[in-house]
Amino acid sequence: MTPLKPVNSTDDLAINGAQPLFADPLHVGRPNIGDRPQFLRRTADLLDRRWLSNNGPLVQEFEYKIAAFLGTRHCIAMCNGTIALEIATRALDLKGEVIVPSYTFIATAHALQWQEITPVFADIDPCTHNLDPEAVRRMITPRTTGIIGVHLWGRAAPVAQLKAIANEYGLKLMYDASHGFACSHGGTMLGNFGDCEVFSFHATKFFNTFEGGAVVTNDDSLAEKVRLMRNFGFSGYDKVIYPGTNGKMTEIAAAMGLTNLEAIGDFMAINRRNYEIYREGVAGISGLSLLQYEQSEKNNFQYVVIELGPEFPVSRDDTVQTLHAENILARRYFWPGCHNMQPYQSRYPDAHLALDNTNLVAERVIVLPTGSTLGEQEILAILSVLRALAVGPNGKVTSAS
Ligand code: T4K
Repeated sequence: MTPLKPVNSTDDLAINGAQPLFADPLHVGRPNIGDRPQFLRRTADLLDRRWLSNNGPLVQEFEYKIAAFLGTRHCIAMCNGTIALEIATRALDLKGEVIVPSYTFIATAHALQWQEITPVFADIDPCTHNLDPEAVRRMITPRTTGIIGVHLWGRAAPVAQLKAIANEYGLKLMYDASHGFACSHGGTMLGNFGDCEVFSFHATKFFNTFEGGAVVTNDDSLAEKVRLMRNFGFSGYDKVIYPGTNGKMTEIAAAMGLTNLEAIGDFMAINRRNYEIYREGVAGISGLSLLQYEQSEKNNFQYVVIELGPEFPVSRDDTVQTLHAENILARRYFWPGCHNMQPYQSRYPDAHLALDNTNLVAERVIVLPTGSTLGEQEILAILSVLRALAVGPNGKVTSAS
């Protein structure tokens, strides 16, 4: 690899006319891809079989292996996480109002709105970025039927407190575990909490099936309902016993999933190595903090999330712009919060009044690239840009190369 330019001060930055650090963009969410010959072998097999979808052998194997990996009784594979969320909320018979965080990807809210269920946004804990149980309590009305917690960044939502609230008010409880594949809480894999949990296996996720998702649950009758709904409600060749949709995962997606599942230890080790380099680097930069993971739990370390404190001399958006100029495509996930997107902003213009922490966190977070396409040299270079911004125009910072 060609040596990267040293960034010794802000004079060396692309926003000030220097060459960008990287010739090609570094993305947040570059897909992790397992053993290519294995994937191609599975692809050749499925083509030979001419069985491409509709609960084929690879999907069945995939479901069996995912359930075994998570320790859940059931895994129902889906075409994507959004449809999986929609089917899960239907199977749980959610209606009226459902409490969700606003600080999440828009699909968590849209999956409800799409079914004319009102997402009611509750505030988050500014330290964990997950739902604040007391804020959830404040949003409960006679129309509330459920809660969807999100395990943001792969760190568990407050599952014990949310369970207590759901029990107290007779609410359904499910989780959007899109970020949480291969993560645990209290030694139990995410996927085992609430009435059911939903994963996204989108290309940008830690574990991907190109596009894909799953509903996982330990409830046999719920699993049966979800399976029917995934396949138009068919219970036999000519027999439909339920309203359903098409949420099926394809065989090629399952082939990718099975291949990536075999490489999951490698993906995790790479992400962890990257995270540790970031951790050491960020520790020396005043005004920045890095989201911490509980070391006693399993983590996928997929999200390198930094927060800019008020003492950082450059605004969050100018920092992102500076990184982009270097071809480091950092993201402002999940700015500006679902409540500031449509149709929610128009329908619930006062929602922000109850979302102080959401607004605060959404304004100071940056997600940095990681994954199997990044090495130490690239990460040190990214850190050198952040350090240059922290030090200011005349300061000297450590060279990246
Ligand atoms: N709930 C939560 C909490 C979620 O985070 C998501 C998905 C869902 C539910 C819904 O699950 P799905 O229905 O998607 O299965 C991306 C993803 O499209 C979305 O799946 C994901 N969350 C979200 C956090 O990120 P964008 O708009 O940021 O995607 P985009 O196109 O900007 O891609 C991100 C970066 O990844 C880009 O810099 C390019 C790079 N990339 C992307 C793809 C698709 C690649 O390098 N290769 C690729 O194949 O939404």
